[in-house]
Amino acid sequence: MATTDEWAAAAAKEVKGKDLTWHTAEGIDVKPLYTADDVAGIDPGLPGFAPFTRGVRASMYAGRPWTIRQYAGFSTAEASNAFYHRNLKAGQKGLSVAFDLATHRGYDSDHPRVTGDVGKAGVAIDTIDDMKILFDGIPLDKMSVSMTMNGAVIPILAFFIVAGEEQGVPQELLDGTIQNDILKEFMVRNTYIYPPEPSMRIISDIFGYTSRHMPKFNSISISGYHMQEAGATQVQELAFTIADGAEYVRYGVASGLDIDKFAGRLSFFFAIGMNFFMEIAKLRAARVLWHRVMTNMGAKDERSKMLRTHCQTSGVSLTEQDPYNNVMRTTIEAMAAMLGGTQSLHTNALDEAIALPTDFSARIARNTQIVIQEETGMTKVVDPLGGSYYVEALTAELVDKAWAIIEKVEADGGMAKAVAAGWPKSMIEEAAAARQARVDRAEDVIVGVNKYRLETEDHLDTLDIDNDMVREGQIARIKRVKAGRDAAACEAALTALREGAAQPSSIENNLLGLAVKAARARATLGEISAAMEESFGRYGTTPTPVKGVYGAPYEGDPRWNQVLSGVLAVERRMGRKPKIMIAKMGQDGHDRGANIIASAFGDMGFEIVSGPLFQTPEETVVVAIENGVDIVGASSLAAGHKSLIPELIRQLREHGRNDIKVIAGGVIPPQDYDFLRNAGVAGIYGPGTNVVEAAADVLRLLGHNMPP
Ligand code: SCD
Repeated sequence: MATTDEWAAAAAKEVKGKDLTWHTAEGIDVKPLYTADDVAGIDPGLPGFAPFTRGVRASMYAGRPWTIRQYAGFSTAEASNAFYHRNLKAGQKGLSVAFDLATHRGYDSDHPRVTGDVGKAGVAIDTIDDMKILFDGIPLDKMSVSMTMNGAVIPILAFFIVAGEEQGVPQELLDGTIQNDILKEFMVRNTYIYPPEPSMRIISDIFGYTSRHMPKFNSISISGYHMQEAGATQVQELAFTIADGAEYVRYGVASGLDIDKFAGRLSFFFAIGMNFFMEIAKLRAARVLWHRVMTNMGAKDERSKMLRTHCQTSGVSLTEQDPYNNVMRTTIEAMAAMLGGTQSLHTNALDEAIALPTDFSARIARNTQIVIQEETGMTKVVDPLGGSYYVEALTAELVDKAWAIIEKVEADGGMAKAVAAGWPKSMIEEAAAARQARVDRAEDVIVGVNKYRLETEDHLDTLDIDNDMVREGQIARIKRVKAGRDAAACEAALTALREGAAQPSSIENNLLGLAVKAARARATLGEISAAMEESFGRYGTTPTPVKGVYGAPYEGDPRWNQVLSGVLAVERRMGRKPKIMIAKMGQDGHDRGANIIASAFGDMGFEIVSGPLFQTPEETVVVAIENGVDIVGASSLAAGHKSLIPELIRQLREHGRNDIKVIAGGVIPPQDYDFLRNAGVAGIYGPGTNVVEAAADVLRLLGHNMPP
C-alpha cells in the first residue's frame, strides 16, 4: 500500500512542482487529495440524530424527497394563481410566493412612490381579496405555502390567516413558512420598512402568535441566501445566518417565550452556488453549528436544535450571455443542495438573470428537480457523501471557520448590534468587490462571459409585465374593497393596531393578533403598515461603498492604467474629478451591483455620489443637480427600468439639464435596450459587464478619446 508521501512525490512529478492547493475565497486551502488522515477524530454520526450532520431525518429522501418549491409570483393575484395551478399540476409540490416591491415596502398599489414597481418582480397584494384570489382553489390545510415577506410581514401574514379562515381552514391547520427575517434585510436585501428595534419586536410578536395559534407554521426563514447573492463567501453566509438565528432566539426568549415552544418552528434558507463540494459541506456544517448554538442557549427538545432548510440555486451564478449554460449551472447546484440534505428547493429558471421566468423556462427549472428525484436513484441512499474524506474534512473546517465569526458577533453583543455597527455588511461588500475584480480579470472563469464568449447571442423570449394595466386593476380593486367595508369597524381595528404599536408588546398588544382583526375588517396592506409606522417611523439608508478592494489586484495592469489616465485627463479638463451619481429608484433595494460600481469607479478616480435607496425619479434629479454630477447611473434589478429611467430623463430635461447623461445598469433584458436608448439612455450595462470597460465607456461619454 502506498503512503501519502509517496503519492505527494508522484503528483509533484506529474505537475512539475506546480502548487495544486486551491486557495478559496473563504480562506480555505483545498488540497488536491484528502485521505483518512484528514478525518481522524471526525465522526459525523447518523442521519436523524444529533448533531444532524448527515441530515435531520433518519430516512431522509429515501422516506420522502425534498419539497419541490418554486418561488413565483407576478402581476396580479389572478395571473399568479393560474401559474401556481399549472405548476402544481406539472409536479411542483409546495408553493412559494414572490410579492412585488410595493407590497414588500408596505405601500398599496395606488401610492405615488410605487408607480414603477406594482406587479413587477412579484404579485401585487393590497387587500384580503387579493390574497383570497391568490389561493383560490388551493386548500390551505393541504398545501404548504411559503411567503417571502419581511417588511410588510404583519399585514401579509394577517391576510394569509384570514384567507385561510374564509376558505374554512382554521389557523391551527395552516402549513407553511413566512420569511420574516429582518436582520438580513438591514444587511443586504433592504426590503425593510421600520427601524431595527420595532422590526425585532414584530418578529417576537410573530413568534408569540404562531407558537400559540399556528403549530404547523414555520415562523421564520433565517436566510443566508441573500448574503451570498450580495457577494458573501460561504463562510460569511454560514456564520451570519446562524448568528442571526441565535439573535432571534434571544429576542424570542426575552419576550417571555419558552425556547422549546417556538424554536422547533424556526427554519433556514441558504443559497447554493457553483462551488459544489463547499455548498454540500456548508449545509452539513450549518446543521452542526445550529445544534451547538441551540444547546448552548439551553434548548432541550431535539427538534429545537434541528436545522431544517430551504435552498435556492444561485441567482448571481446565472448569466445573461449564452443563457442555456444556466440549465447546467442550476442542475449542478440542485445536486449540491440535495447532497447537502435540503428539505425544500427552488431551482432557478435559465432566464432568471434577466427577467421573470416564462412557462417554458419554469418548466425546465422544475423538471431539473423532478428528473433528479425520479430518474436517477440519487434519493435512495441517505447522505451518500457521508464518510467522504474531502466532504467530512471540509464540513469540519467550515464549522471552525464560521464558528470564529459567530464568536466575534457574540463578543460584540449579538447580530443586532453587529448589524447596527455595520461590519458584517462591509465584510460582505468587500468580498463582493474582490469577486468582481476576479471575474473582470478572468481569474474566476464564467463560461460565456469572460471565457468562450459567443460572437452573437441567441435571442431569448422573456416575460414582460404591463405595469400600468396591473396598477389600474389594483387601484380599482382597492376602491371596491374600501367602498364595500364597514368604515367604522375598519377604523376601530386600525386604531387598536395603532395603539398596540405604541404600547410595549403583550398578548393583548400582539401586532399580528391586532392586524388579523384589521384584515377581517378589510383594512388594506398600506393602512395596516401605516398604522404601525405612526409609532415606529420609516427607516432609510444611503449606501457607503467600500474602498480599495476592487482596485487592489489591478495595480500595474495596463488597461487599468489607461482608465486612470483617462479619468485624470477629464479631471484636468473640467478642473475637478468627473462625478457620477449611482441612483437606486423605486422600491428596488438590491444594491449589490450599485455598490460594486460605486466601489470600482471610486477606485478609478471618479467622485461618487451615492443616492439614498428608494428614491423617486424627481428626488434623484434633485440630488443629481445639487451635487453637480456629470452622469447618473441608474441601477435597476427589479424590472422598474422602463418606467423609472425614462421619467428620470424627462425630469432632467424639465430642469433644463440635458447635459447630465443617464446610463443604466443591472437586470435589463436586451429587447428593452432600444426602448431605453430611444428614451435618451446613453449607455446600458447588463449582467456580465466588465466594470473597467464600463468605466472606459463612461470616459468616452465625457468626451475623452479612450483607446479601445
Ligand atoms: C419530511 N417529513 C418526513 C420525512 N421528510 N416524514 C417522514 N420521513 C421523512 N423522510 C415530514 C416532515 O416532518 C414535515 O412534517 C413534512 O414531511 C414536510 O417536510 P419538511 O421537511 O418540513 O418540508 P417542507 O414542508 O417543505 O418545509 C421545509 C422548510 C420550510 C422547513 C424549510 O420552512 C419551507 O418550506 N421553506 C421554504 C422557504 C421559501 O420558499 N423561501 C423562498 C425564498 P412536520 O412539519 O409535521 O414535521 C425566496 C427568496 O427569498 C428569493 C430571493 C429574493 O426574493 O430576494
